[in-house]
Amino acid sequence: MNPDHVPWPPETAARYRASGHWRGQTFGKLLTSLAEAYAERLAVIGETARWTFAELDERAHRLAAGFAGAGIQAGDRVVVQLPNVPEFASVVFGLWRAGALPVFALPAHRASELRHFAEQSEAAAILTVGEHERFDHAGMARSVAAEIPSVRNVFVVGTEEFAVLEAATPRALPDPDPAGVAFLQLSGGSTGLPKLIPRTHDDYLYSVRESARICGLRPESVYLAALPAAHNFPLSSPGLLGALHAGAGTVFAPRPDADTAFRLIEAEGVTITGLVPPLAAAWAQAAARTTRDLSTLDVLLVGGAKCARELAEKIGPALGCRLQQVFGMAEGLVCYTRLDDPDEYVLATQGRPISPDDEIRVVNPDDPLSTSDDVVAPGEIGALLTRGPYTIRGYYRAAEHNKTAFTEDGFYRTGDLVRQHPSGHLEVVGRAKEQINRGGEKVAAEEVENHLMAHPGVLDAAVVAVPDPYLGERTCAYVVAVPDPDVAEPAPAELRRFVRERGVAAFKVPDLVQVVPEFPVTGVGKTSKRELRVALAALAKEK
Ligand code: J2J
Repeated sequence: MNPDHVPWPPETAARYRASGHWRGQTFGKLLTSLAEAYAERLAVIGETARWTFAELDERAHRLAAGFAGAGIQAGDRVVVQLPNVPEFASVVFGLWRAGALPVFALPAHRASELRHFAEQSEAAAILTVGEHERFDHAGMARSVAAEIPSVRNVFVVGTEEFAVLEAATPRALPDPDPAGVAFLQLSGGSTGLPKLIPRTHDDYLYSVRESARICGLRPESVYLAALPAAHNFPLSSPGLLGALHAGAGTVFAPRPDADTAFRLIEAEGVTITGLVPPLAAAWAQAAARTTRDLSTLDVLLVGGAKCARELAEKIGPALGCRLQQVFGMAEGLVCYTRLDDPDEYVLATQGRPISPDDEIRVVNPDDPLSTSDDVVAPGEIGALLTRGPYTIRGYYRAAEHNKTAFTEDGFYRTGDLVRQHPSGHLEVVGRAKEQINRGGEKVAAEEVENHLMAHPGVLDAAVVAVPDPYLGERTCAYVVAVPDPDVAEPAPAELRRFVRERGVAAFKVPDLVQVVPEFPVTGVGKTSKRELRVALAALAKEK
């Protein structure tokens, strides 16, 4: 067993196997069986390519051999940063068949994040595209590779060198251990830098299989990957992998805007897709004046951030489809409203867990270290703890952080405030973690504060959420300048530029910056950052 992975206790793992949740199948073997069952059906559809299951299977075999020939070994980590292109599927299955572990970066990530992922995972390679949305991804990957000693290769989709890998002669490669780590997902994070999330073949395939069933996917379904495909939501809820599992095709949308998506829905007969609330709102508005035929669209999943009731009520009528709310996390637990749930649940809750073996505890929200015994009265608001057959027991190489991110008995502290209804449905009512949810994009307060504090004119910084009518929340950075008359007080625009130029995803650059003479004193003795953020968030809301 990989020492970087905190395994489930053996008796728990045995129980998950006995219940048929974990089936000892790998992603590579899954694709082989899908290619047998659905050979000539379309699996992936992009702007420039359409591949059947048989073609995807062959491409993945060739790429696996190509990666192995290029020195990628079983167990190697490979940072994958790809936009929504069909190669996302062939590359990821190719790496799986080579026994390698994709580390899923998002297209929005920039050098500081890529460096962190490569360093933390000791990646052997970075795989990316050339230019995308007027940004030189290949150049960034090469400069990161030059700094991180473990990175031996940069693979760039679309180049001649990559075409050589794609044309390699398939060969038999050993199938990895299904109980071993298949890939590393990224946490939304609440501390300094995003943590890596180790997911196994066994656990992830269980969530994929059940997600496909709960979302009603059939071979005739067509899934639209509108959000960036590497994110856990479009990857597995039910996403690309759920669609493949059901024998259904996935259309890769290059962008998630309504114009692009509506064109693809009409052209490809899309039946199901998933969106974050601000995009769902934009689509609902755009639907009123579109000339596109959206009649094939049957289900719209909305999640990643709270879908307000007002928006939930608009979606069905505006888009002529059913709303399915989803509350998930890359660490594991995923909740869905069911397609046959009464309207009230669909409109007012974020769904119930996938599995009867997902354990839910709603505990005292006032103590960040509440244990699984500190449960609140039924129906009361509390902090959500969870444990189950597809929720991790620890982040990758993060022993110290794991001590507080998980309870002693292995529950993950989600940092979400919820209320559980008698039916088991959860309503997400807030958050206890130091994170800003910017329309589904997660920003760790401390990560941005650390970037700001690297500025020579900044003494201290605290980043909090401010309400926003479109995104739900935006980031506001409160900054105290160094009290030195010789150092000019930094202007907000200068600080935003400074953070951007340190190489971070654009969604992490503070939306607002307020330079203040000092921070409010928040209690007796030493002010904790946590208390300070609470005080500033309250101040920001009043404005
Ligand atoms: C409120 N908050 C939500 C919701 C996620 C499916 C869907 C989303 C994610 C995801 C995912 C929410 N209402 N409906 O992985 O498979 C917030 C919570 C949660 C955090 C996880 C999936 N849906 N959230 O968003 O790892 O705070 O996963 O803990 O990016 O998003 O973020 P992430």
